[in-house]
Amino acid sequence: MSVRPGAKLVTDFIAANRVAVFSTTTCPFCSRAKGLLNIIGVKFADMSLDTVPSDTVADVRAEMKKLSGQRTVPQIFIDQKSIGGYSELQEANMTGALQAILNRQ
Ligand SMILES: N[C@@H](CCC(=O)N[C@@H](CS)C(=O)NCC(=O)O)C(=O)O
Repeated sequence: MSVRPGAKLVTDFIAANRVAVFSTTTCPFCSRAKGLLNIIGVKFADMSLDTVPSDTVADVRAEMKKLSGQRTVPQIFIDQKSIGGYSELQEANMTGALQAILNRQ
């Protein structure tokens, strides 16, 4: 079976970027997540789903759901592992789990 283009877009993006964020431009939780990453000085790559071709975006969303179990945005991946969305990012930042993950090498 051939790899679906949307699935490859997701897996290539999270493989190429240690901290990878999937977002949409109008999503308040996405702005909060990216704002938090900026405030704490974490560099990240952002893929806005608004820039994904319309015939591919359903595939992208399906792949994100497969990898994270979530269908909402934002979705944050670190080292190709799902961290969750904004709530989970904020929680991980408060507990120190985020820093522990980022300090890992
Ligand atoms: N608990 C999630 C909430 C994210 C959320 O509700 N995102 C909205 C956009 S801002 C969404 O994806 N809504 C579409 C849906 O629920 O299917 C988080 O903290 O990231």
